[in-house]
Amino acid sequence: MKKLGVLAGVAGLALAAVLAASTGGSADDSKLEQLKAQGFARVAIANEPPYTAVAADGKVSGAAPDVAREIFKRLGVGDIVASISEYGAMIPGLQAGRFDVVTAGLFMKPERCAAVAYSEPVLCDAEAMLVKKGNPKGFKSYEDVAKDTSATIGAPGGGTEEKLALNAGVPRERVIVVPDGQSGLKMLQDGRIDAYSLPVLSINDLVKKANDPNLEVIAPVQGAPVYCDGAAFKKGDEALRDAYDVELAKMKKSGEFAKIIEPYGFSAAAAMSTTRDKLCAAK
Ligand code: 6CS
Repeated sequence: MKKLGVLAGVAGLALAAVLAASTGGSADDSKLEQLKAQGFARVAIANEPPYTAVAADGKVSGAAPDVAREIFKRLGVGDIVASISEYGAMIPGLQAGRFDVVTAGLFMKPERCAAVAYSEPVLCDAEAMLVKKGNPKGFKSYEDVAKDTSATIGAPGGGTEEKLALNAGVPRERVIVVPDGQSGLKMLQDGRIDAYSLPVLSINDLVKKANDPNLEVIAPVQGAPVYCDGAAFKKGDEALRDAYDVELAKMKKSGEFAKIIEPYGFSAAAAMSTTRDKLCAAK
């Protein structure tokens, strides 16, 4: 009898799993259960301070991972494990199951909102350009770079600044893909690019550490929007995203959200003044 009981039990579990998968709801909920059992969430980052940073000893920090680590802890997921990725590879990596979430300052834009399930806003920032002291080519906007037929601009591959430069009319061959901040800084210092574009706080962080008097920051880039990121989840993991949002909203309300991001230079008020729906609808 016992044996039969065990078999019936196993069959019952299998049936529940099939039913759960077919109804969708429980399969959704199981993503959080899976992460809790795993003990960590795999996050994609870019290593672009102050958004995301990896120290020499491998310690992950930055405003985006710090918010994510705290929220996942509240959801019962012990920690985060970060992988560095180019911005353009983050969404494909998420969709391929290489990451559980992107927490990297991946700005919300309609085309990205169509591809992932964003949380509510976390980090907002304007765009900047790093140029040689005196701004010799007089850049104020991406259009200015387009108009100067000899000018080149560096930007992250698949990143917002690359898109903004191309959309402003800078030809593909004059938009140089730059893997990371240090490379962009060096290329500008060596005169291999005429401008390097990242969000304002990222450029300011680079300049602060470069200790080079021959640099100038153009901020904000005229005509470029202020963007906000959110944690980006795979389509289908909306239940996990919603659970994330519940904790994010509590932290925004209690002031704990501001306590995490504002020492990095970000404004909690900016993130709280807008919504995912507004940012995903923005033209
Ligand atoms: O979301 C993006 O594409 C941009 N976000 C940051 C934080 N840095 C550069 C990148 O292009």
